[in-house]
Formats: sequence, C-alpha cells, structure tokens
Amino acid sequence: MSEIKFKKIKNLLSLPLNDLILQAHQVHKKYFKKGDVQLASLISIKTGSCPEDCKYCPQSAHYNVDLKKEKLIDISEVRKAAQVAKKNGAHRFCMGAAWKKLKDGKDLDSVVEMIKEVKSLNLEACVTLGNITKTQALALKEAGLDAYNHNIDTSPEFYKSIISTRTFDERLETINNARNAGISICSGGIIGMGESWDDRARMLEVLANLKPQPESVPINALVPVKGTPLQNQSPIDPEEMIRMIATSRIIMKKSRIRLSAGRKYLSNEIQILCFLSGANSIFYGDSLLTTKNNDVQKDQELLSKYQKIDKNNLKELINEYLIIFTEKISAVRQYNF
Ligand code: SAM
Ligand code: DTB
Ligand code: SF4
Repeated sequence: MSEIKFKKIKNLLSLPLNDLILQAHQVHKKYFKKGDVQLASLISIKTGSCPEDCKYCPQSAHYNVDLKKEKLIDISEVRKAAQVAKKNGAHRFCMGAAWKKLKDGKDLDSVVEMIKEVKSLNLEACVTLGNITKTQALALKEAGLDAYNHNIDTSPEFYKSIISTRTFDERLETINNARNAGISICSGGIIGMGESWDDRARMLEVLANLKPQPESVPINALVPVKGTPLQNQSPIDPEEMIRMIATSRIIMKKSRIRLSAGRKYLSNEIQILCFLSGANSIFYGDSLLTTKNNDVQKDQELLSKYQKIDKNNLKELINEYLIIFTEKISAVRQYNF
C-alpha cells in the first residue's frame, strides 16, 4: 500500500464537516457491509503505582490522584467480570495493567491463565500491559491472545511533552513484537491534551502507515482526572471527535475505529454521527480502567437506535443531527447524496 501523506490527512481533517462525514460514511458502507459495532469490555487487572509519568494518566505513581491501588487481581475476579461482559453481549474482553513492562515469571504466567479463561468463554481476548518482548509476545499468542493494545497516544513531536519516561520508538518496538508474533494490533491515541491539529494528523499518519495497519484504532478523548497534570485541560469540542473518527475511517479503511474514552460526555446524536462516520467499536461496560464509562442499558438503547436507522436514506438524519449540534457553526451545507 502506498504511503498516506500528512498533507492528505490534514486536508481531510479540515474538510467541511458534512463533506467529511459523507466521504467517511461511503468508505464505511463499502468496507463494513454488516454495519455492526464491536463491543469491547474493559477491566483493570493491576491498578495504579505505575512508574511511567504519562501526564494524562491517573495510574501514574508520579501524581497524587485519589485512586484505589491494587496488585494483580485474582483470576476468579477476571472470570466473574468476563462472564458479566459475555452476558451483556460483549464481543471482546480487554485486560489492562498499570505496568511499564511485563515481567517474566509470576506476572506473565498469571496473564496467560487470564487469557485462557477469557477465551474459554468464547470472547476475544485483548491485553494492554506496557512493553513486551518478542518472547513474551509469542507466549501471549500461544495462550490464545487475539489483540494487543499499545497506543502511540499522540504525534512523535508532542509525545515528549506528555511522557518523559519512555520514547515513542519504544512504543513502536512493542507494537512490532506483538505484530510479529501474529497478534492483532490495537493502537490509537488521545485527543484533548493540548496538541495541535498537526499533531493529530501526525499521529494518524504514523498509525495509517504501519504495515499492516492496526486492526483496531481507539480514539480516546482525554478524561481529565484530578491530580494529574492535565486535570484542567478544557474538554474537546465533540466535532473534533467526529473529524478524527471520519478521517481515521477514510485512511484506515479496514480497521475497526473505536470511539473510546470520553464517550460518556458525548450526546447520543454525536455518538450516532461518529458511528455514521465510521466508528464501529466502543468500550462497553460500566467502567473503563479507573473511570466511569457509559451505562450499559443506555448503550443498548443507543445501539438499537443506531441499528434501526435506514442507512440508505441518511440525508435528513445527518442534516438533522448536524444541525442539533452545529448551531454555532455558521455554514452547514445540505447534503447531496
Ligand atoms: N500501561 C499500559 C500502557 O500504557 O500501554 C496499559 C494501560 S494504559 C492506561 C492504556 C491507554 O489508556 C493509554 O495508552 C492511554 O492512551 C489511555 N488512557 C489512560 N489514561 C487516559 C485518560 N485519562 N484519558 C484518555 N485515555 C487514557
Ligand atoms: C484505550 O485506548 N483506552 C482504554 C484502553 N485502551 C485500555 C483506556 C482508557 C482509560 C481511561 C482512563 C481510565 O479509566 O483510567
Ligand atoms: Fe502507566 Fe500506562 Fe498510565 Fe502510562 S498510561 S502511567 S504506562 S498505566
């Protein structure tokens, strides 16, 4: 596949919003004919006291956050949470640990058992454990792991202002190790940390030029947590999330684009516009890792509303939703499908 250029990404990001949604929607319809939304439930298997200094993260030991820290949890807790996720209709179960890197021995062995437990419930298994080596990646694959989540978070340039305890290249190395072991890659980032549109475009440029592209791309909006250096960051304008999702869809046609953290602060109309723009995965379940997620019942209603939309006649609907939230944007042009 030819290289996806920064300039093209910048151009897409800055299209008139309705043109961008329309373009993304056409790509989405072509590549994801079923139009389903993947539901990924999350659990924190080891919480807090992380040696890294990621400025957005409530789990870093560098900041003073009101957080219940926990050592690696018992497999019985994982089983219970995965059973609940399965009962609620989740497709994938993701386990996250506040580690800089995975340690061989007890930690690796326990994670292997957890993966096997999740797989025995017929759920896809995903983990996010910090850096992993080639050999560890092979052991996780052998246990049945489907996907490894390792976000690049932002552009290589802005990265240094957000994290000083590891480099952008180390992130890429772990992604490579997981990929070479035959594990699917889940990699994306966060918006709303004070980065510029150029940074956002650069982040998407790096992701889109990974060969092959990541199978899943989580787009998170910063959840500003009290005690972290980014606690006072202003919330993103919802339109920014739509632009990121739609552009991701256009340049990563076959990837699952996940409308991730921060969804709780988006209205149903915005979330549906995100789905129409190509988001086809969400974090599903009452909590993310340490913060709250959307209510499961409300998500089920939202998804059923989205599924009922006549996707062949979207003109009025998109216009209506766009008008609801773009009253402040002066020129909303009408669609011509
Ligand atoms: N420690 C591992 C690592 O960093 O790869 C795995 C867990 S870490 C919490 C997983 C991802 O969660 C981060 O890479 C970041 O993208 C996202 N994240 C963490 N805190 C967040 C926040 N406050 N808002 C949005 N996303 C967040
Ligand atoms: C991802 O991209 N987002 C998830 C997951 N991968 C592991 C984490 C979001 C964390 C939000 C803050 C928290 O709950 O601690
Ligand atoms: Fe640690 Fe991951 Fe949080 Fe960074 S994002 S502080 S590595 S748990």
